[in-house]
Amino acid sequence: MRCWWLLPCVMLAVACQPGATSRPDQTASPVKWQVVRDASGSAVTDGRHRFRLPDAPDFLPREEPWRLASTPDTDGDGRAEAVVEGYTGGAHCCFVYLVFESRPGGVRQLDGFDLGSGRLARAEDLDRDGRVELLAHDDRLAYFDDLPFVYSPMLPLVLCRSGGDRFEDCTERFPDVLSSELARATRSLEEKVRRLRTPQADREVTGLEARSEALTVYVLTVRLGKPEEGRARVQRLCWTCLQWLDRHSGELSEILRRPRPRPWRSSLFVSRDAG
Ligand SMILES: [Ca+2]
Ligand SMILES: [Ca+2]
Repeated sequence: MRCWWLLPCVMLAVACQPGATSRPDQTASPVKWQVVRDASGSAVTDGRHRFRLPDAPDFLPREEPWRLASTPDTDGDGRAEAVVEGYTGGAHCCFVYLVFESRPGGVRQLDGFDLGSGRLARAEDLDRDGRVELLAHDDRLAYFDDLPFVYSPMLPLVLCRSGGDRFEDCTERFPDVLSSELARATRSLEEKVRRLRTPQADREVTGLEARSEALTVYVLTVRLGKPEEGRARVQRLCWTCLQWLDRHSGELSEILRRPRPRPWRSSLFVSRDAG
């Protein structure tokens, strides 16, 4: 179980999105977000207006498809937005998010994105600029090479609201988030390698765990802009892990170029105020 999101994050003075902060609206009434369900389906409401949520065909029958995940103020205007989580069913695929804001004339959808197995963990204003960031897990390394899902790394992913109201990967603006997870993965890799040297070690399981942590260490250093330091660290701790990484360097480079988060079903995002 990864625990980077439990570690305290050092607050940075750097703004997440320069020049986009709105002034908090001190006169606005609080927004009372809810996800409600009736005979016609699910909707998100701000207490005055409703926005009908899509009934995607791959939602499991009788599953509650949508829930209110978080109500962060992502643009610093003093009014909370709604982050609604959808679960599309299945084991390792399945978490999608729609983000809404409350306007005087109704509820407006800002964005929709797919995190796959990398669920949203929490919302926090990491740099105290008044705009809350979304902290999630990046699942792009799931099933890398021969790693079963349970041993696949889940990387830190920070999402910031852009000027265009979309949510973008801004993780690299928060190097302390990456560094905290790097420190954890390094300690864990050291521990796995120590365990492999003991006669009672389950060599297959511990070997997979070691590969997973080595992969995490290397990729985090890539995101921190110091991949050579990552290679040296893995080489020092687990030479065979580095050989494994080098055998799959092409595949890894391709995976790391994939953008996060993935957009989700933009064709369904027709603004529809249910009144
Ligand atoms: Ca807001
Ligand atoms: Ca912030």
